[in-house]
Amino acid sequence: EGVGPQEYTLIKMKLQPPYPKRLSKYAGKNVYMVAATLRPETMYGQTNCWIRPDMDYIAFTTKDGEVFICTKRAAINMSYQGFTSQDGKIGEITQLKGEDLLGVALASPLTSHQTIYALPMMTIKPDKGTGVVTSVPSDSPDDYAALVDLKKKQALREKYSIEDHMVLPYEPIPIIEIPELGNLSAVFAYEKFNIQSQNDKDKLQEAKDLCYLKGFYDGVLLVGEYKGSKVQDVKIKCKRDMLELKTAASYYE
Ligand code: A2H
Repeated sequence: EGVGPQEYTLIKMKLQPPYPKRLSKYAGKNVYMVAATLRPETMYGQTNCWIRPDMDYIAFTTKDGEVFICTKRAAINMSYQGFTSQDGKIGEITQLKGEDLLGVALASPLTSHQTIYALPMMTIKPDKGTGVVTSVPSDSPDDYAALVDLKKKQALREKYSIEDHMVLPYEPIPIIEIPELGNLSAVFAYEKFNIQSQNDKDKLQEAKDLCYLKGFYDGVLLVGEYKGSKVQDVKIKCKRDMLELKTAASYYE
């Protein structure tokens, strides 16, 4: 893509016990699904985490004794960025399938929900970010489309043993006001382009193009410490605050 490395904010989504079977050996440790985002200022609007059921993930231990879940590719990148005790080494790992992680309860920074769940998204790319995506359906058309798919399709929920209470109570949260697009820009764009599912690639691209530029230049936060400020003025502060609390980290690729 671009010339230099892309800088992401790594959001630490903390697993709530009991851990799934494949992770029982980590009982008593802090375990996180780590999501790479370009939009730290939207974390107030998280409603769930996305995991791709058929993709491979790993768990590995950081130099601080925390356990991170992401793709092996991302873990190797992290090992060259000071996350592990030995440069370029990720040490002992646990192999996981996305399916092993679905329905897991998480606590994530800034969102008003005390608990959110790991849910299936089929369009996650294996070669970008961590393979874990945090979901902000108010401001991301991809996230809104995948959430609507799960809400509409009982068969899809059943296929992955997702219980209704993990999905149905969660609605997009108004967190950013954008002139002409309103306070749920992703919902506005989803309807404007008549999107039918998370697989509507071309329409979703149009929806994203509409939301992102306007969101960055004209968006105003409606919630949190920087309520009333423009997104472009506080994006970095939102990230810095989470870094200080160690609920997030910087990740490059
Ligand atoms: B963003 P870029 Cl509110 N596969 O975070 C598919 N999508 C992925 C991914 C993967 N492996 N890894 C990260 N992403 C998503 C928030 C957000 C994001 C909002 C609005 C737009 C947006 C909440 N989801 O992204 O190709 C993540 O979703 C717009 C592109 O590296 C991440 O930021 O530019 C973004 O895509 C990184 O995409």
